[in-house]
Amino acid sequence: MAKQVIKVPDLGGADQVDVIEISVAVGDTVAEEDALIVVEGDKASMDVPAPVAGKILSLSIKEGDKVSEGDVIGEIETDAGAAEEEKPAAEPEKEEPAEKEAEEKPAETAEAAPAGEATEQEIKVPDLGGADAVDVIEITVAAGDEVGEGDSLIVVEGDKASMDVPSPAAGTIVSISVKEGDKVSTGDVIGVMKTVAGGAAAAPAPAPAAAPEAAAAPQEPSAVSQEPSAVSQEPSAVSQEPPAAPQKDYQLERDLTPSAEVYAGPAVRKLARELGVTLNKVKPTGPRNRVTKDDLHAYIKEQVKKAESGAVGVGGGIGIAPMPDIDFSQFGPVNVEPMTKIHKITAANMSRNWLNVPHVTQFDDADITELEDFRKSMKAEAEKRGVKLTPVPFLLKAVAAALRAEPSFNVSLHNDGEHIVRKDYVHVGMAVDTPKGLMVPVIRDVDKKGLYELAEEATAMALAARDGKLKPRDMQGACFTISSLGAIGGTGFTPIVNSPEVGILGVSKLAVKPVWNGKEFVPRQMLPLTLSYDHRAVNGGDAGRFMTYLVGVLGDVRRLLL
Ligand code: CAO
Repeated sequence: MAKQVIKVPDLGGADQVDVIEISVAVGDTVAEEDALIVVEGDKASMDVPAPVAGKILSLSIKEGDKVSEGDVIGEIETDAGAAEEEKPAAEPEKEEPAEKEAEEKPAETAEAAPAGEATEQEIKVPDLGGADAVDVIEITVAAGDEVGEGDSLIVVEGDKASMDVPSPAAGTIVSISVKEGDKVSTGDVIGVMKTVAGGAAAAPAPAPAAAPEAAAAPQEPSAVSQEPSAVSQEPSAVSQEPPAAPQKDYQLERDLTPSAEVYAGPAVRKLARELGVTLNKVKPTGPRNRVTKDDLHAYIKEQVKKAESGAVGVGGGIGIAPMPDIDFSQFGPVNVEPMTKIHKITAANMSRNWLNVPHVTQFDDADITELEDFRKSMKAEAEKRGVKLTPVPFLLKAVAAALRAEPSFNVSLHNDGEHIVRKDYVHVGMAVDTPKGLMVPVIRDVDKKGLYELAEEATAMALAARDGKLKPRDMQGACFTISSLGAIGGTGFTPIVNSPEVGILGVSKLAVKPVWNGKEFVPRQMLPLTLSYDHRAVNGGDAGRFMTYLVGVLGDVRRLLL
């Protein structure tokens, strides 16, 4: 048994590269060449492999650290003799450090030209450290693009690493002669660019990936070996999957995939880090499910659009796996129509409220036999006044009285999470079913209005909602909402709280039910009520009192006078 210090190998001259992943933990047993950490420079990412097989004794770096050649990564216990101690991780077998080679070489392609004069030059694949016939996995520029020196032109990938092939100079791309899927080797022409002589064009072609590639050489002299082997060594894990079939839960699968195992070139990884994007959330469209720069841009565009519209879509919030894309036409004929604006807003609000509000729903029946007798006795008089006296104005009045009697429901949670806003007004929202979607106009100062006035206002608001004539203010400021499906049917439903309100009453269809009066069952007209509330603001006891009060008032409307 011997203890060996593991050090960062030759990084081809690159200095202070980022540690983007620690692939092992203390106590892990590793085989020779297993990835220990993944580092990333400007142009390439690479595994730092175990120099020998053994057990990891300690790790002295963490993700986010910057390391250079010779820095200590940790210690490993091996069977080898003590002679191996201090041996740097994976002694490079390379013949010549790539960067050095590149430095010594003049620009492979720049022709001498008078300063200031535009010249065309071939762009060639730089030294790949001996690797041959590596795959072109992404073309990042097109003819006509202006590029700066060092900008990525194409991304190539070998067994263990992917790397950007950088532009040897600033200029304009005239043509690109390779395509995705081609294989290239050092010196192959990948295109032509126009540069202005006397400037950067005369600079030597950068060494391949300018950084960790030489280090990748340790096990495999190939410079193209700088990539997170988590991906390359086990391509089947993620990358070999064919593009998502219509019903595949693509996002769930990717969410389970660590970002380090997602296929992406160093430039894309760097951009993702700068923008704070988790790579496994981005839908890849590149070859072998590779995330391209365009994918990243498309993802960000989509997120910005979602954020600006306030829409939450059909999933994906707070870490919840979104619904898979389903092609319904595979099951039968379909017609895809755009949603109305109201429908979209309702969908967004419902998702927001459902996900944010811890709901509890309480059930009860109100005996409105007397209320109904009274209402029917007043119907003719109401009609003379031009109003329709349905149960709704009674419900409005009873809810207003309950909000006054049990003010625990007439509150909103302050956004700071530290305060409760208690309201000294009673405005009640009324859900209205319209052809364009659900609308909730608000009737103000319900506690101060009479039944006829409320009936008149409820009818006018429902009409305005159905005619699309409500103004934004007509739908703001409610303390509580009533959602009545009584005229439609059903024995009960659990409405969703319309936050920042903390309660909503669901009203179902009146039914005659046998009720025990102490001596016998008698037929009574029972109105099913459901009360959903935000349990952050309201406790079960408050809700019980509110509901009991409400049922009592509806059971004997004379109590409204008290
Ligand atoms: N049980 C039995 N009958 C009821 C009832 C109940 N709970 N509530 C109302 N009715 C009766 C009314 O008395 C009326 O009968 P008459 O014409 O014989 O008097 C009939 O049903 C139709 O009432 P209405 O719909 O004209 O008026 P309303 O006051 O009951 O309702 C409104 C007004 C705007 C609430 C209603 O039209 C509506 O849009 N409801 C749907 C609300 C909704 O979509 N909620 C779900 C939101 S969550 O998706």
